[in-house]
Amino acid sequence: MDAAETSKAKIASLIQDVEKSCDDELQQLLHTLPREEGWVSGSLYLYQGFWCSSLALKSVLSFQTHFLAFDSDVMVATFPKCGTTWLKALTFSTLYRTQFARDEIEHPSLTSTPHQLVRQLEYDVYFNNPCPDLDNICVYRPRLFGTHVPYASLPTSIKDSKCKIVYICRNPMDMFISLWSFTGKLRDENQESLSLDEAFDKFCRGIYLHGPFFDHVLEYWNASQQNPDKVLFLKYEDLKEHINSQLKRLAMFLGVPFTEDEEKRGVVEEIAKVCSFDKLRELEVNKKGLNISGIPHKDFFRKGKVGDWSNYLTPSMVERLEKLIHEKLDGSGLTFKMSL
Ligand code: PAP
Repeated sequence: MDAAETSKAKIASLIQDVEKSCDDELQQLLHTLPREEGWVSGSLYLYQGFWCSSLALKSVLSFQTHFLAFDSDVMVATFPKCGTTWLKALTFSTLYRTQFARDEIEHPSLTSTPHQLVRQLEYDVYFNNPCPDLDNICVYRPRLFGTHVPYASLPTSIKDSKCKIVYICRNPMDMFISLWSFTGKLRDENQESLSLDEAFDKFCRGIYLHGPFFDHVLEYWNASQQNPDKVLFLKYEDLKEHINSQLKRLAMFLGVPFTEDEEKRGVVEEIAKVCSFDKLRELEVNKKGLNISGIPHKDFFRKGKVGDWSNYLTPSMVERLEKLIHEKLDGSGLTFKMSL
């Protein structure tokens, strides 16, 4: 078996194991939830208004029940395929920049993937353990974690504490193509590939992991408008266009603004460079191996472009999605750039 086959087999068997071995409480809950066929294998369940696999639901429940936020914590919250990997690398490098010399050969961002540096609460930290030792899981201070859970479903201690949330989203056309390409690689050999038409229809109906996209994005958008000191709302396209000014915004929000001296020494540009798509994709650690869910690290780096959707979506798909974007976002003040 090659690496891709191993990862697909691992994902399929993990899903089967969870579906068979769920405890009674989870089984009962699954029976009460609306269910749809997932994009990879297994089913998706509508839990608290978002679609979740049984695999994810088990750890989402543990995360919701047991996670206790500190005021100093930082959460990297994202909708999948909107720039999670990039924002994890940027936040880690900005927040802890004084703890490591950039040219250190053993600098953590050279030896660990962004997802290992900033561990995902629901897919990683709570994956096999309902009560993990968080202090050991995140050894840096302040603690930094990642999540795809919608704002409304976050543990109350995250919302009620002073813990900060950095959120990134992306135009839904590129997000959809990124998700479709990604899940295409994870489907089992025995499954037919998920056609663009079929995936697009599910996408427009909000049926995909953590969907609907618009609800997720709007919840964090509204939270950022109501409480800008708590939630920083970033857009993938803005980072692509103006990385230095966006990095300064990030640092300011995190309470670690770049000093004049750092700016003179080019620290902002240096962080932008080491976290860039080309640099990260070329690191050995990001080229090899699988993550805890059996997904190859390299699959988190595809094209990293704005506007790639135009190579895939038909005019009628674009029309349907544009209508949906208007329906969902008009009046919210939130807009997206579809190309640069
Ligand atoms: P996740 O939510 O499942 O962790 P996420 O990192 O958000 O995934 O999505 C991967 C996308 O970010 C890919 O986009 P694409 O499919 O359109 O190419 C990936 O290429 C892109 N990406 C990863 N790292 C970077 C980076 N450093 N800069 C810009 N884009 C990046």
